[in-house]
Amino acid sequence: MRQAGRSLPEYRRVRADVPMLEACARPDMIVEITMQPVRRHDVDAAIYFSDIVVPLKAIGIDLDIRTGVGPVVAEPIRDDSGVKRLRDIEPDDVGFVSEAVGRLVEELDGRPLIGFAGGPFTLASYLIEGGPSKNHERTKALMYGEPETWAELMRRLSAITLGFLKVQIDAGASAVQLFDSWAGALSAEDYRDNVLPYSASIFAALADREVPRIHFGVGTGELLSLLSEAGADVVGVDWRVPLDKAAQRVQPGTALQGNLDPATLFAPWEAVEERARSVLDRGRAAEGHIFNLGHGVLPNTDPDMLTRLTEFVHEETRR
Ligand code: 1CP
Repeated sequence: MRQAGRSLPEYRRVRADVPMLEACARPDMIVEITMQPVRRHDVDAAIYFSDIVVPLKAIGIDLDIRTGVGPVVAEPIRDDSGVKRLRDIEPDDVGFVSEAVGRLVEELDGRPLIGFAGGPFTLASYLIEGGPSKNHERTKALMYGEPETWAELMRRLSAITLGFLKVQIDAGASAVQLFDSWAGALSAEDYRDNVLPYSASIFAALADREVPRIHFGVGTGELLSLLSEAGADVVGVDWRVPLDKAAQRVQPGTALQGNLDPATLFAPWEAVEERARSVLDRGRAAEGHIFNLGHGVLPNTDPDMLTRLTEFVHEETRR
């Protein structure tokens, strides 16, 4: 349900006069927007409404989320002095998160709430590039050219991410997802040497919390075994690799999440059904499968398609 809200008229209504980052800091808005897809589609879990840049904003990084663009950072981080601007997050920095999670857990009445944070490479990319990037060239330039600065950046981002996930777990989130969405831009070797150790440290630090840990990236076909090595209980897969193949690439005992192509939802229902059935069939090869899209809901998706898809998956899995 990543960015599911964008496709819903009721989301656009409540967001009409409220900028994205303000909505992410107001418990009343967070609760309402988180509940909208649950009410409308009857999905099995809710994903906490926020964005991966919210903890960065909370520690004082000057950034905004622009409509139609995404996160934009006022002063991109490109050297040691920039990295030093990243301080640890304290629960008091994000009191609105604890409050909203607590209220949601009550309202969800047993339905799980998935908390989340951005993965270290993805956060680094927004901070270094200053906004969305196709090639991540400045990010790679820093990674290759200034390895010590890169390592310190990764250490600080991992600490922030871990702190932010702990706040959500302490407030009652029943699972957490690490979105390292753009990790697929890296070669396996670069990922293993420059990112994996930091994601692994985050998952290891959460191992005793008894909440399932999900690890997601886009275009990660070649990285699935490394993503899984980082230690999550569940690995998210986009639509490029069928789940039966993905199951062979992850560590034994790892469940999969995914992986219907979000663009499928623009095709006639018969085509959606056929592909959703194939995802369910292939998912049986995995040691546990959470049905989901392979990436976020596209903004122009017909919400009725999502409702119908959810109904279909419920019927099939009950059968
Ligand atoms: O369904 C939900 O609303 C869940 C909440 C959620 C999540 C899990 C939002 C709200 N953002 C995210 C995570 C997020 N944000 C990721 C990781 C997941 C993914 O890969 O999609 C990433 C990469 C971002 C960064 C981001 N924020 C983008 C992508 C820009 C790019 O680089 O291409 C965008 C467009 C946003 C804005 C945003 N975040 C969320 C919403 C609902 C929106 C749209 C804001 C609006 O209404 O204008």
